[in-house]
Amino acid sequence: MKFDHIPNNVDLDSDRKLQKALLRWLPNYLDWWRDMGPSDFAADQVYLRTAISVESGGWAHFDYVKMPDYRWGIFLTPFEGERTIGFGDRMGEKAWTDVPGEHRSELRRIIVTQADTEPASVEQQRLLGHTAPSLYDLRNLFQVNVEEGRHLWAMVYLLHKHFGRDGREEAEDLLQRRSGSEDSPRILNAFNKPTTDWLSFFCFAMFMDRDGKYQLASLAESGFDPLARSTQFMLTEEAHHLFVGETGVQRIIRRTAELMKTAPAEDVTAVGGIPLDIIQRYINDWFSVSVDLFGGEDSSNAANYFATGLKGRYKESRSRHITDHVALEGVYDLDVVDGERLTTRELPLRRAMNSVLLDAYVEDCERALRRWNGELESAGLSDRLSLPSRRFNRGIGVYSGHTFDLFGNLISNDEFEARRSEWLPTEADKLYVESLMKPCFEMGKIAGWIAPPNRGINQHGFDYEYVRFTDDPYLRA
Ligand code: BYC
Ligand code: FE
Ligand code: FE
Repeated sequence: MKFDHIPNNVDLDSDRKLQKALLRWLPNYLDWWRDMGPSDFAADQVYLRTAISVESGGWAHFDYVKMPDYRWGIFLTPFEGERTIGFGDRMGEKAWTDVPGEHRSELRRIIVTQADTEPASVEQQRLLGHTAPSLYDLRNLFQVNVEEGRHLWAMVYLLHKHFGRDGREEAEDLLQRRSGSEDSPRILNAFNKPTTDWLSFFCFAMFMDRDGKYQLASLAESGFDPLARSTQFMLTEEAHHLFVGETGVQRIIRRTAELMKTAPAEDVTAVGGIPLDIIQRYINDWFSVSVDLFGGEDSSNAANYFATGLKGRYKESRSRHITDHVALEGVYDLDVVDGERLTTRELPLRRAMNSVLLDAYVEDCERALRRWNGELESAGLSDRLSLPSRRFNRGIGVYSGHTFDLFGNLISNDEFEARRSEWLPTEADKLYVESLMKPCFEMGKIAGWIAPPNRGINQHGFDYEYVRFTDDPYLRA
């Protein structure tokens, strides 16, 4: 294999040791992609964007490619001048270009946790191609999949380059764990959740990839310079994943609103649409599992990552609103359960860093909800969708082990169970949504439960041939 086939700006050509490590890993990666990547479609030409350089425009090169031939590249965003650590106890010191020995195990853990989500998401989405509502959506799914594959590469590069033998072992283990597996599941809970229909997929890209955005942005502040620069580059790709999720749900809402006007008694299930109450339950479910991905609201890990300069806040160095980068003085008011009621407790700010990041995330989700509700409003409907309280349905952090309603009021476990089917997707909801999942692969056509997008990809229309299927039956099989 020639190294000019791996687009990179990390001078791969001159690093023999790294080449050797990557060459050992590559065939295992390709085996994993074959077994756990998009099922079928390997022989088809997909209109994909490939990152070929970090220059402006270099990350947006479009062409037809077969997915197994995608050029998974390794890029670090170049920074001007010398970087310093931007926060925590060592603020102002030179940023690390190599792993600092005293923080090695924490850094490895952060990188492995980030890395593990990337192949996990590809595994979760592996069957969705078979039921894509249009060629446009099929292409977007595959774009997300190959880029999550590249994100794994980005993290494996760091493990191989900076962590020696245990880095190589971690890189192998990333290809061994499996989403949803009993014996060796993916690390974070939500990455083991089945994502088998397109409403789930769009919610996934909306809510879980958005956690990715906030985690990557806080790692882009890291004092470990190679991590900061890799995650900064990953964010350029993340924007498209969020777009796919947010507009995907929005297009379903638009279609539902249209159908509500013609359906008898506004019952869109009579005409193959997805009712708003089902959409609301999916939002409740995916939002709450995504909130868990921020970790505990009160976290000594988070305090430690901040103190040591490994993980900052969202826009730590880029926001005018953050002026105190040491954060030893501030406090954070956290609502906690005290017996039968909620009370507010003051947390030292550093211990609340997961909560601070979550605040930014929730605000961003609220913005998307306003857009979605705009669809209902312009259709003249009075119904509205909403985000549940961040306390609702939690499995991690200070609210786990307690039960709350959608507004965040503490309720009994019995009451929660009695109302579960009102708040979270039921078996019947899932079966109904699954029943709508039929592929629509005709150019310019779309399934009946979703509206077409306002525009296509890279200046093309919706009716563009985003995927060219091979007609060779031997290759198809
Ligand atoms: N599931 O101190 P705590 C993405 C564990 S998504 C299972 O409260 P901490 C993407 C935790 O490990 C972004 N376990 O939290 C999206 C700890 O275990 P120990 C991924 C969990 O450590 C879509 C204990 O509970 N990137 O890129 O501050 C498609 C107490 O933890 C969970 C990252 O996550 C959970 N949800 O925060 C593709 C960035 N939460 O120590 C890709 C790197 C916590 O008791 N990761 N635990 O054994 C981190 O910064 C942190 O690990 C977390 C957790 C924010 C995840
Ligand atoms: Fe990713
Ligand atoms: Fe993503």
